[in-house]
Amino acid sequence: MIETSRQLKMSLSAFMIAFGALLTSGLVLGTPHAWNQSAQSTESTEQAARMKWFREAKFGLFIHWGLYAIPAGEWKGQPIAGIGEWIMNRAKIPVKEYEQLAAQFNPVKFNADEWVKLAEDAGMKYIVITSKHHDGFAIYQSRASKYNIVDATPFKRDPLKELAAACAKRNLRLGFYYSQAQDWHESNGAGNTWDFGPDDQKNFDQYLQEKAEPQVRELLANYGPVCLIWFDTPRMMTKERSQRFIDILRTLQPQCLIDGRLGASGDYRSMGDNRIPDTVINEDWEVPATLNRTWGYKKDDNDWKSPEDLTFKLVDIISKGGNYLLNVGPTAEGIIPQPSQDNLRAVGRWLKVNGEAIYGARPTPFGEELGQLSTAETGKDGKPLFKAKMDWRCTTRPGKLFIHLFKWPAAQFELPAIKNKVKKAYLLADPGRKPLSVNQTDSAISISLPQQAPASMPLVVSLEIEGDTVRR
Ligand code: H79
Repeated sequence: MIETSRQLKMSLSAFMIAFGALLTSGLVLGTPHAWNQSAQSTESTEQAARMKWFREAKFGLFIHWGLYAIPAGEWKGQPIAGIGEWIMNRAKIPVKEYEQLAAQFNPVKFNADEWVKLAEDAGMKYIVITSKHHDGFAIYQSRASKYNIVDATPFKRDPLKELAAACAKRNLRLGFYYSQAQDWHESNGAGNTWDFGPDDQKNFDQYLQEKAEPQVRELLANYGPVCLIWFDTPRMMTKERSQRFIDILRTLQPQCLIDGRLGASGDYRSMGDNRIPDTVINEDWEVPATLNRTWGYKKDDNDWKSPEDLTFKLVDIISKGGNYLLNVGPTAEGIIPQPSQDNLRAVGRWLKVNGEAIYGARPTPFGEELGQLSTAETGKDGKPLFKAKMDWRCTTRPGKLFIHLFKWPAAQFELPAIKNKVKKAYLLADPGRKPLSVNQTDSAISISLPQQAPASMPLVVSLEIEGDTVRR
């Protein structure tokens, strides 16, 4: 008996992990398929205008903040495994207990301008904050539900109003994450099976019409220009249901972007959580990613990615054509954890010197530097494993090629051949822009470099070339 229940538990958790992996890999996240049709060459001028800022911005700050920051990964003295904002679900906390957290939520150290300043220091151009996550609690003033920060907490302030003002002041764009389908607080929302039973017996449209749709209207009506709405986990989101959200957005703020997880094609593709694709994707796309393992604050998660790793990921993503949306999980007091701040600011210092190779930059014209499929090893899905290379990456802009060096090539760097003539080469980190000598042949380009890296890595070699696009 004990054996059986243990086996059952084990296979259940294996299932949950597999299901989680499937969700986070973007496979069941309603990944839109219209991207190839809306390839940038054939898109409408309306779509091009809407996407313009996103294609320039490249780097954004994700903020996961809500009641889950109070338990911070621990419930009744027990650490709860998994991502912090899922604690209500993972510990199967009844609504009646979880909603009592609201009475304790008083983040008196919250300072909108400090958060926006951090994003600015990090070189980020947009901010996306959880207006309501799966737990159903709105961190802004909502008339559609009393379960919100102004009506249900001693704090009583509206952080989204304060962030909108701070973003306007510092010239960053502001967008809102909104969990349209899962709402564990509502009897007809998706996901809370422990209080309300199976999802297929709920009146889901009633939840959508009484809470989710009105709340999205509020977000678009009350906070000035919203750069995007970041929908997530489109459970039970049919095309008809998704279309109602599209109509709300296009009516209230036609310039506002829709991410890739609504349940119908959005304006760009959302990759799975923390999933950076192996190769270039010639569409608009974004990777949401964490600095440690959790999104919402968890006091025991200290598994911080290093600034070097973050910089590599940023360059890797831009060289493949995407945007990087990197997350912080502020505490229940309103403080962004110090390691998050330090690591983001380190990336920002690199961007101050090398931003020309990132903002508005286009993907690599090469591709061989990214890696290749293994001829011997297969992954869990039976397909050949992709073996990533990490020595260098390339980004471009009209008339320019940028080579980001992650491994210093003593004295000589060899770049695959291009037809454009290279006019000049220098390091972006060199204020004097001292020319590097270049030897260009039909088969390769060889750039002479100092024996030792003259500054900390990655160093970017800027090549000025003839012509706007790189020809190979
Ligand atoms: O907001 C962040 C996550 O909370 C959200 N997307 C990012 C941006 C997200 N919702 N669902 N998922 C991600 C996939 C869920 C995966 C898991 Fe689980 C949650 C793994 C462990 C907890 C599902 C539930 C699988 C096991 C339990």
